[in-house]
Amino acid sequence: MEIKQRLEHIAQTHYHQGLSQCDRKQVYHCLLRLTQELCATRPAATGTRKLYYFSAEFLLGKLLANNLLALGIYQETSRILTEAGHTLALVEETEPEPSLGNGGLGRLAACFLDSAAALGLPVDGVGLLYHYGLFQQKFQQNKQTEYPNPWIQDESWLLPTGTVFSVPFASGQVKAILWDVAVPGAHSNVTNRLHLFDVETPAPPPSHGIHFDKTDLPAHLTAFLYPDDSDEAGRLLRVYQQYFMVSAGAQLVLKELEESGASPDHFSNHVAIQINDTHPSMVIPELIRLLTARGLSMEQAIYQVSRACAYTNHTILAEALEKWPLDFIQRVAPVLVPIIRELDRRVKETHSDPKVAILMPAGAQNSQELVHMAHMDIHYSASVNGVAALHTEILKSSELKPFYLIYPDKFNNKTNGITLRRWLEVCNPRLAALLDDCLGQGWRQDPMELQALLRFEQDSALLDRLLAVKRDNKAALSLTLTQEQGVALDAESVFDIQAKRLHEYKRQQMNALYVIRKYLDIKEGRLPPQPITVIFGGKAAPAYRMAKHIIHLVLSLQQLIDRDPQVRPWLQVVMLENYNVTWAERLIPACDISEQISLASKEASGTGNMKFMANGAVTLGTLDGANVEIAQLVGSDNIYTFGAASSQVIELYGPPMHYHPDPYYQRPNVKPLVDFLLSPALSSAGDPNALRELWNEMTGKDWFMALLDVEAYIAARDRAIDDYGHRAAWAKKMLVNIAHSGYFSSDRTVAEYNRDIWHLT
Ligand code: 26V
Repeated sequence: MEIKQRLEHIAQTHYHQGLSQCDRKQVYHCLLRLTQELCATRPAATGTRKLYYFSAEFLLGKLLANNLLALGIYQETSRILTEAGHTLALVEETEPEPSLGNGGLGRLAACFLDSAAALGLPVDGVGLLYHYGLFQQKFQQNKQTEYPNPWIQDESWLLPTGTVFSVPFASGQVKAILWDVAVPGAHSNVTNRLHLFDVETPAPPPSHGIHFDKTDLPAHLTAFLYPDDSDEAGRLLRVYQQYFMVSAGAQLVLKELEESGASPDHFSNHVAIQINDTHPSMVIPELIRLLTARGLSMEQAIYQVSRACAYTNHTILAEALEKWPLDFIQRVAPVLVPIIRELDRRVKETHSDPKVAILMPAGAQNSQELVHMAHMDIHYSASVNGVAALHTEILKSSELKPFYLIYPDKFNNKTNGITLRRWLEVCNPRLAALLDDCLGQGWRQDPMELQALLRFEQDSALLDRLLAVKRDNKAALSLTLTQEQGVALDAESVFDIQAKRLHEYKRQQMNALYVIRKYLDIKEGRLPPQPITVIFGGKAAPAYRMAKHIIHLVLSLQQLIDRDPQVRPWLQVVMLENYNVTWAERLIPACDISEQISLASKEASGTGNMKFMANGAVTLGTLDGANVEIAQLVGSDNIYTFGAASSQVIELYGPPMHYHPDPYYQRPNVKPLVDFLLSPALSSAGDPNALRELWNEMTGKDWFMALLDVEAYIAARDRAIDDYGHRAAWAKKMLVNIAHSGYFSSDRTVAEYNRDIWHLT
């Protein structure tokens, strides 16, 4: 049946009326059903091995548009809806966004699933079904407050499977209910799956924000992603979640293996497992446990699991490298303790260096025996990878150097990527159409073809069209922001955007210091070459005090400037509420200057940087993570880099620590900016105590060295804003960035994982 007939049929069956009589929500549900039906008719990808991508996060974003595109019916559906008096974009607005991720790590997992399906590779995701997601961010009195995000509706992308496993916690068996989300591949005819586990009777949403009794398990096990871990109950809950995910996931892997007729003896010939950061690390001892229960010796089980597993490291931040007290694992999953001890014993038998041990004895540093999750992954995996060239080099030469000396062949780099289907084709139809006009449609399947755009570098008509697309996208963002948050933007101003998790290492506070610089300049009569709009988006972890203070600083600046008729025509600050994938899809196409200003060495890769680039923004960044590779590709005329090099930063950290902010704070161009936090003007909008605490941190510690780089940052940003005024030259920079973005397609990244690590087909 044709798409149109099928949609009319679904509308008649469920709503007893034609598509044109349905309201938007009903149209959405018709499309949801049709998409599910079409996905179900496609086979799963097959190969010699199957890869299971284990991840605590899958930051999927809305699925309708992406799935229609993958099924090849986006244009047709859009036309059918128009004929029925509807608009696909408005119908899409009724779709709730799944809340199963936090930031880059989770979005990367979602891009990888999309790419693996597009490449026809047998790759399924394994994760948890969080009912209230990360959290919903609201601003009250210029501060972040958190609420549950109950995103799951009766009719959704979640497919019941009828599959149930039993997870052996210390406290008793808990059932894990399996739900699937279909992942249709573009340019392939397959549908892969994301497997999400849930408890049998999930708790209703808490009545007071995101606070609930963390000891009341199992009902709360799948309530939130990253429940507050500032107390012991919160940390234990995370271990419960992790073991629930990996135990159910490992049982699913073995069930599918056995159903395929293969023997567990040859586990690694058929199965590959990617461990996305350390949250799923317990899958290693759990699989060893399950294989020995099926008759393999400990020796064989360790061999099979180590050949199947591969570990990706996503950060060098010490506080994010998980080390759980062995006692926690004893209290949650005692069945794993003897296996972890055995794994550690074998390591210690061959390696005397205590730095590579899995179990760290209680001692001066820690009061309890700790399990170093990453160490277990590295010893018992076939591959260890970083996520950008610089990051992998830092892992090899400093963070994980003792391991690199033992296992040089395990280490490899896989520079991250993004799916350009979501991050260009779907989110920026104006640019996609322009690219089709210039290049034909081949770039949609092979993004390296975007390089052909370089032939148009001198084509002033094309450059004008590029500028017009950007301007239209800026106007569209302004309209949406007005409708949804009551904030209008000046589409003629330069849009300078920093959208990412709030963290001191990402240095949103340094961006705020630039805003203060401009505010003071304008007050003193020094006007910028054109009006500037500075947009922030990002959530702070609920227990992360300084990150919340930085949000407060930005919101206070926003209010101060909004109320100042002298400044406001030249400078606008917007801290967007509840930044998520949907907002990212609106912000990124509208961006002129992409802020990627982490302290060099700290941002493993970044993936927002790639999305902004592909949409014609010019990067203002440090030589950190994948910014380094962006700079190499586009050349120094088409990116603004500044700041200390990663090697200098690593030197400064010592030990001993060589950095103190004071000499930088004392500089005449820096002190007034930082001291503005204590000014009566800002205090009139903000909470003086919070601002004082942030000032203390910035002047007394500044762990991520914002004051070291701030002067170079201001100079580079001023230069970028000056250059923005030279429209033709700026349009060329945009063009060069788009032309080189094909390298950052996650299709390329996933193909490299398959070639070097997974060997699926
Ligand atoms: C997690 C946590 C949790 C506890 C508090 C502090 C903290 C700090 C950082 C993290 C990040 C964990 C891993 C992560 O999300 N890494 C991101 O992975 C992206 C995909 O590879 C990469 O592009 C980002 O640079 C990297 O930060």
